[in-house]
Amino acid sequence: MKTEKAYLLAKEQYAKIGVDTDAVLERLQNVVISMHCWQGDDVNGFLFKDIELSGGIQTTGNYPGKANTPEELRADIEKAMSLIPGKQKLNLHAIYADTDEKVDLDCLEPKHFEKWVEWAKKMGIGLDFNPTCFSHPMADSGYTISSADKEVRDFWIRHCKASRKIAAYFGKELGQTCVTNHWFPDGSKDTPVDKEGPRKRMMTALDEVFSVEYDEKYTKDALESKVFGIGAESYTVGSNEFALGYAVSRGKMYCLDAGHFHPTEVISDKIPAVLLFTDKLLLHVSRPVRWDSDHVVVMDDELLAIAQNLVRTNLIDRTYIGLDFFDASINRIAAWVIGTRNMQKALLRAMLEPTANLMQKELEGDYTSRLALTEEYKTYPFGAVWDYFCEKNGVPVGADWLDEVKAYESEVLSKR
Ligand code: RNT
Ligand code: ZN
Repeated sequence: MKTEKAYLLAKEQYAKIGVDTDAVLERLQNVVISMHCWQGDDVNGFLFKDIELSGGIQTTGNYPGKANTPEELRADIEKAMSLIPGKQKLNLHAIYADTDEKVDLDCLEPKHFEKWVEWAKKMGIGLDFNPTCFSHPMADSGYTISSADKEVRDFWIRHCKASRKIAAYFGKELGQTCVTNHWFPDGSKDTPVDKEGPRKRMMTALDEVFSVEYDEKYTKDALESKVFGIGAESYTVGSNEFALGYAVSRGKMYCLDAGHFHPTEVISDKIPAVLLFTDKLLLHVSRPVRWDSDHVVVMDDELLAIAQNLVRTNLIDRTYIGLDFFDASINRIAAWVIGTRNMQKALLRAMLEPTANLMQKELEGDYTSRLALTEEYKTYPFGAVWDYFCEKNGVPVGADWLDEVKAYESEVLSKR
């Protein structure tokens, strides 16, 4: 293998600080990253035609070649996955139903997703799921499951229930737990007089949604918080305190999205705090640039900190790692590849740290060594280990994957 020589040198260097790179690669091989389908078509889905994205989120850019049909989206995802090492799952939204039937969100059934299940079986991957509580006339008031209008509320309760049923079907068919993430855009542009009412209604509605029990082998639910959305700047019903409180009191998972906090607030430090009070955690790894902009994940300090908090004390075993970004200004397949590979690279870097030694220094109060060593390790040759991992997995090494994306762009995407 052409990456072996550099790998063996790196292996020796890591061995000197007590890190077994072979064992690290085995550990990395088993980490599953849930890739979000919605990067492939700017969160459009296939259920409704010409519907505008709502719910306070936005994709910007109109790079040519986005997927217009389930077949195109699956082909694009296959292309992306062929360029990414390790294990992946696919994260679907309800609006991605693959059916010719005219069916509304509250009447969706497992049969509308049969083709996805068939495909997932062929790919040997699991599926995750999300009810889609936006981009729909029933969400036009800005409130969905917390609406004061019972008809609106009931519609979304039915949709979430239908979604959980579909998720359980995924879990059963594919033999991997399907994580169902519930996110509601509910909120208001200006300051409401009553900030309690909508939260009470959301709480009661969620209790109704979760009153149907499913085997956790098949599906597990999470609730995602948010701080604000476009057009809902003053109030968000499903705030951090609401979602965390709900998750802890109901034995559900909390979903931390990297873009759903104030600009200087990070989720990495929340991981070890939240997991003291919930059994499992869901992450939406994203990159906020000044706001919840959902930029493609890059190898920045926060991504590394997320990885370190997952790896150092083994919280990764209790965390589902999902990605959530949508950039419509660059090649969408490249976006998936860049973001997913970066998540894996960050985990690799974290795994290549002699954590036990550093913790010992910390316990001894030797903060000088802690700082000196963590800084020195930053320039250790993790790139050689990464390249070897890619080659072992049969995916392109370095930037070679880009040639394949460019070729696919001229052969397939440019003809759409
Ligand atoms: C929105 C949330 C949510 C969505 C997806 C499409 O701010 O992050 O997770 O991005 O459900
Ligand atoms: Zn999210």
